[in-house]
Amino acid sequence: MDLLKLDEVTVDMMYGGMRGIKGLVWETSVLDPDEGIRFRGMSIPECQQKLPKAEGGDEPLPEGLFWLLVTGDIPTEAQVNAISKEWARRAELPAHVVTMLNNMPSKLHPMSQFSAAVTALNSESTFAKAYSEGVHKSKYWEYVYEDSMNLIAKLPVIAATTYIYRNTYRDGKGIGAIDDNKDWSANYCTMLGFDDPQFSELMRLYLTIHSDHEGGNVSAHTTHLVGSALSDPYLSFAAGLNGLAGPLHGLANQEVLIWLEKLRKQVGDNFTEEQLKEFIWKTLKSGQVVPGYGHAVLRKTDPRYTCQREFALKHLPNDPLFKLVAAVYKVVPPILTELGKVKNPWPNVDSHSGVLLQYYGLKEMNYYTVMFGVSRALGVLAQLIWSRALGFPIERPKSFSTELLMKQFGK
Ligand code: CMX
Repeated sequence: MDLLKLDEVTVDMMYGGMRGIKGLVWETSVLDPDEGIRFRGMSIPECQQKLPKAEGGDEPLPEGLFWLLVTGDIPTEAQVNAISKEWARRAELPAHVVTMLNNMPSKLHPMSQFSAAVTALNSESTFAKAYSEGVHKSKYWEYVYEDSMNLIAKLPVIAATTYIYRNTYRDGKGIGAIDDNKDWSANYCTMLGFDDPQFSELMRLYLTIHSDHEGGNVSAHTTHLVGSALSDPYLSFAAGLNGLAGPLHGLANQEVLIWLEKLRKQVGDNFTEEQLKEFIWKTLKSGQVVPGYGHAVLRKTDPRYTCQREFALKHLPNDPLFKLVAAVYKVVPPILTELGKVKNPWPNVDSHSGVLLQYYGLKEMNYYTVMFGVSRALGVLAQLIWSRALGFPIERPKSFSTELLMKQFGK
């Protein structure tokens, strides 16, 4: 067979975080540097237009996005409703995970609680059981599908109900129950203790847009890599969550809010552009990044930022924190450009999500990355099903030592 050559690898790329190396197959989404993400070829505005919505709602149901990611087809309303019901039916947690969550110290970061609980759920893995019983490899994907459906169904329960959110922030009080007649996002909101229908709409948008961002980002790549060792979907996704918990990746949405609060404390609500610039330069001069700006692949404003901005313009145009976010959007890109080294001075998804959650009363910013994680499951598990269906082998790229590179290329 002819070798179909796609890329050349330079030493620079090896030391530069493998940026730009084309080395992964990812079926569910592709990221264009200028245009942003497309899920199975569909942009975010197209998903907002074409995927089924909740009754009376404007935003797509994440159930429909999952269907699209797994099958490549746009589902009907009936198909999406069937997924909502299926996830409600599968939502119950095993007793040992409940006990474990109830015994977690409330000081433990919510992301650590989340990933530990997902790891412990692997007691329920149908894939691990089938593998130990010698199932044929052509059948792997069927069990990965089964585990993925169960895991996605249980994630909001782990993240919300009695457990992480309410244990950490509400003394474990106010347990909401799963309602078979509600969609996945609405159930999640109820379990968090929110009953504003507009907040459910926000969550439908939030859980759709954070789901997938092609294969090379830390959470997606980690899930994929660990899955390639035939670790079950629970273990694979928990590994991905640990990557999402890093401040340069998913934790940035928490970092943005902390940064914005400091900024607001310093400049108040009647700020000038000069005051914003001064604060941004102070951040940069103290050796920190401006959280929520920049991206390894994107070279324009993230469409996930844009659609959240549009949501804010529609529902909370006069909110002071939104006004601050909008003002920062004008001031940060020219400053990052002036630095001369930042490849993308534009905002990413994490720059906008916190302000919306704050507006609806979900104030606990340490929790924000958990919501990102609930959504990310849709993308990385849809891909995991395909990775096993396509029989992808264990991942094992070649590494070099600096000594070996020096020998090969000299100084
Ligand atoms: N503020 C200040 N400096 C920044 C910057 C920012 N927002 N973004 C990039 N830079 C700096 C880098 O730190 C790097 O500096 P050094 O050469 O001194 O190390 C230089 O610019 C070049 O980096 P880059 O090639 O433009 O960006 P990378 O691909 O290396 O990194 C990212 C991408 C996202 C980690 C980086 O832009 C960043 O740290 N942003 C802030 C954190 C953030 O918002 N992360 C969330 C990303 C989205 C997500 O995964 O959820």
